[in-house]
Amino acid sequence: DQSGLAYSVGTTLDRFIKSKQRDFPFASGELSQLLRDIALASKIVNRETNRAGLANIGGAFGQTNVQGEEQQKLDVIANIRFIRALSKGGEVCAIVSEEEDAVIDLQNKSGKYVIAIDPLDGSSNIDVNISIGTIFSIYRRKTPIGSPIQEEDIMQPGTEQVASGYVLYGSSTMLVYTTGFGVNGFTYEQSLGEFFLSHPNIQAPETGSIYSINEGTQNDWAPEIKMYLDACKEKKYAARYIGSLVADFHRNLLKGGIYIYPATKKNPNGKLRLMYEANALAFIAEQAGAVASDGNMRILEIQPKDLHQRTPLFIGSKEMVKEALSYARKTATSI
Ligand code: P6P
Repeated sequence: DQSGLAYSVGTTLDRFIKSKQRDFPFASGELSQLLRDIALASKIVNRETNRAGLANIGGAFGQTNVQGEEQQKLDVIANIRFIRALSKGGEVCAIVSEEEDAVIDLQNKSGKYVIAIDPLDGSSNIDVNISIGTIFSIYRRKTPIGSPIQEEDIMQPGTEQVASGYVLYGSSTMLVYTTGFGVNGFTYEQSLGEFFLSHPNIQAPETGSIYSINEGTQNDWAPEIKMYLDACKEKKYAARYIGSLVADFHRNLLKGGIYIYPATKKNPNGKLRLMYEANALAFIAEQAGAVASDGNMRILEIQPKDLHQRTPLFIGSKEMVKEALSYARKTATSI
C-alpha cells in the first residue's frame, strides 16, 4: 500500500483514519468522524476507570440493568459518556446499548449509522482492578436517512457491520478496530491524550495453546465441550480466564488461543450478547484470520431477533475452534 508512511508504528489514530479514508472512496468522512467520536468517549471512560477507586465511584449503584445484574457506577457513567459523545458527534441515528432496555432513537435526521455497544463489559472486575472493556459494532441504517428508525435498521446480522472494535482498559489502554480492511491496534499515551498505532495489521496465530472458559460450570456443559477440554489438558495447554471477555479475547488474538462461553443450564443460549459483544469480536476475529462460531454457524450470519439475545461463543485461532467444533460432530454422530 503506497500509504506505507501512514502505517508506520507511532502514527496517531487521527492520521491513520485519514490515511485509510481512501478505503472508502464514496464515504464523505462520516465513518471517520464516528471513529473519532468513539475514541474521544473512550479517553473519558479511561480517565473515569483509572480513578474509580479514588473517586469512590466504584461499587454497586443500587440499580440493576436489563441483564438483572448489579449495575456498577462505572457502567452507568460509561453508558452516559458514549451516548453523549455519539449523539453530539452527529453521525449516529440509533444506539443499542447493554445498559438500555430499548433502542435509543437519537432523532438525528442526518445520522447514517447505527451503533450497538457494550459500554463497559466485565464491570464486576472494576472493584478488583482487573482489565475491563468497551465493545462496539457499527452498521449503516437500511431505511432512508431522515425517515423514522425501523426494525430493519437495527436487527442486522453481523455480516452487515461496516466497522467494529473494542477498547481494553488494561495495563495500558488500547483501541483495536476494523473497517473490513484488516485489524489495527492503537495504544493510548495518557500524557499526550493520543492513541498511537502500536499493533498494525494484527493477524491471529492459526493455532495456539491457551484456552479460556469458566471451568466452574463444567458440570453444566454438553459432553463435547468436556471432551474438547480434556483434549486440551492432554496437550498441556494453559488455562487463562480472567472473567473479562475483551481481555481474554485480546490476549488470545495476539498469542493464539480459544475463548469458549458455551450453553449451560443457567444460560441455555450462552451468556454473551450477540448484538454488542459476539458480533463485534467476530468481525475483528475474521479480519485477523481467526474464526467465531456459535457451535453450529458463523456468529456473523446469525439473524438477530431480539436486542439482547444471547449466543454461545467459540472464538479464536482457526485450528483451535475447528477442533473444538469437531467434538460437537463426534457426539452428534455418536447419538
Ligand atoms: P462467567 C463479564 O460479565 C462477561 O460478560 C465477560 O466479560 C466474561 O468473559 C464473562 O461474562 C464471565 O462470565 O459466567 O464466567 O463469570
